[in-house]
Amino acid sequence: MTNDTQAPEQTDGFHLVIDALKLNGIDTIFAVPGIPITDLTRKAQAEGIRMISFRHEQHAGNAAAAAGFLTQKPGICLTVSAPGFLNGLTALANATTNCFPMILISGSSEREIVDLQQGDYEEMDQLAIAKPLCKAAYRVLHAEDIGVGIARAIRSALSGRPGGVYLDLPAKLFAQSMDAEAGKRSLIKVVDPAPRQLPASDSVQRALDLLKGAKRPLIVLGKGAAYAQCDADIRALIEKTGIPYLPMSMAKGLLPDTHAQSASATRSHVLAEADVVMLVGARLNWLLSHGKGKTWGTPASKQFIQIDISPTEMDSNVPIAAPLVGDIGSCVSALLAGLGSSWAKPPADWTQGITERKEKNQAKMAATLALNPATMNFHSALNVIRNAVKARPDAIVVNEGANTLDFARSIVDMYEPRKRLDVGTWGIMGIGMGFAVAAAVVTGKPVIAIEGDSAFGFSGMEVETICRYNLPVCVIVFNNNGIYKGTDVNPLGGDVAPTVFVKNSRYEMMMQAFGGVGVLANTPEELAKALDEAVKSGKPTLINAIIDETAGTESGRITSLNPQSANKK
Ligand code: ADP
Ligand code: TZD
Ligand code: MG
Repeated sequence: MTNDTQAPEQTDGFHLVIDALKLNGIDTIFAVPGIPITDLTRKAQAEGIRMISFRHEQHAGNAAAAAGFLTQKPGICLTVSAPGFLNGLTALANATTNCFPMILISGSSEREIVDLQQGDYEEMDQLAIAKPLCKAAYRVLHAEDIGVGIARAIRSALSGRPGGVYLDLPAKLFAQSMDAEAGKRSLIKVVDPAPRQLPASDSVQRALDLLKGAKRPLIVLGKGAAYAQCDADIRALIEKTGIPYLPMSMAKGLLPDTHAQSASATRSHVLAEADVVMLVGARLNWLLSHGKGKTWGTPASKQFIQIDISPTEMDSNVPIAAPLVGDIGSCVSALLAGLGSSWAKPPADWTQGITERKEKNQAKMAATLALNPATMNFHSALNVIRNAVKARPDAIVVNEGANTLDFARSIVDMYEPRKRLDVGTWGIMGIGMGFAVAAAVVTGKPVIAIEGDSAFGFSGMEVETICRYNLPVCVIVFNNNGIYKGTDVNPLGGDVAPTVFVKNSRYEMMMQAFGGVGVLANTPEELAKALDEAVKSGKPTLINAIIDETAGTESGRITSLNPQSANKK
């Protein structure tokens, strides 16, 4: 029954936040509940948003970042004020550094009290702290501005170079009520949140001219190319030009690593010898030795073409002869259109030389992988995973550690785009379980997390989360009793050395504690059997793979970055 005197229907801050997210296609939130967002998590779940509740905000944040990378929708992490916010902040900063779109939404305390520093519950000026660590930061004070706040956050995360955005929602906002109709009208569905950015035609021509004149061209694919989701065009560009390519870690699988034009197995040769290098969504940062030095051969021996959406990335380390600013999809299709029908493949002495070196190195690696040492080492264990991924190319590999990371990156071939998630631009430990949860949740595919025993420790408690949501995640802990190795000794006796853990730890029991499957694997056969069962069953599994504690090297492959004392003693 209705009548004219009935009060108009009301909505409130809680519902407006949920409605604004849903309106923009957000279907999942990664969170840790508590004041003032507990009811937001409950209500969001009740409204059909998938709520994935974590044990620590950093992992919820990492999950949001990985979800953003995989889906091109901003991953949402929801936390409480001050400490919860700070716990999520590392993930927000890491997402920004890696150009992954995510939004950290944190509840916050009363502005009046925070600003006068009167000691509120979980008092902190969160907006000011977040600002320098992300792409954009916003605060919403009034319910009628929630729509705008969320629209701005989504657009900031996705447009141009993707990144992390902070959205501050003070406790008082949630309870504010307003007319439901007016509330609905205040929401914004973001249209075209990541507009295409077409490259200028003269810059396309400049790049093509340079590429055409190259004697020893090389294409480097970075994770920006993986993020861009224009896989078929990237493959066409590589195959039509015949140019050898190198995938950066998270670009592996954009073309299958077994592709004839992949130069991964002879990386140092091609980087040193190429004369024209085209970077596609890859920065010339430390991971590419800043484009100079010994890695890049004779000084000034190469010219760079760089495709990137961020104009200021150009010349950040070395001169870029042909900057191609735009979104990768538009840039690659413009290049394809400009190739014409008579594009000459690179000189045969360049490509054949690469193939020969590659085959030699691959034969050497095959021999090493075939060895079956009495104690499992990185190679014999990773050979098992290499075969498992070959059999299940749709599985997502998450990877962190030092030796465990470096060896896995080169040994485990990837066959499909966006199937490898790892420590990224910072080389950060702790992404493991957050990334694994997100990968399983947003794709439904099996996840294989290859984890150094130290790396695993940063997010290990989230195995409970994996069990709680019954996710198809198989964690393989490479247990070498420590960071890099398990063999360091304290010269003074007493405490163990700082890099060494409890020997023979039973990591598999952590998964058993929450109802998952835990397996101790001492041999490649045991590892293969357990991994096969895990992938087939989809049950949460942790395999404790015992690795020779002497097998690793200090800092894995980046030993040179580790400062050494000039004083030999
Ligand atoms: P990697 O670590 O794999 O070398 P980086 O993270 O260094 O990759 O580089 C990724 C680059 O990709 C960034 O400079 C970013 O601006 C760029 N990028 C991300 N998405 C796009 C896109 N859709 N179009 C163009 N460039 C992009
Ligand atoms: N803390 C954070 C957040 N990130 C880091 N990268 C480090 C510390 C330093 N660090 C590395 O760079 S690798 C690593 C640490 C602690 C762990 C290496 O040990 P592991 O791998 O057991 O994971 P391996 O296989 O034993 O080398
Ligand atoms: Mg280790």
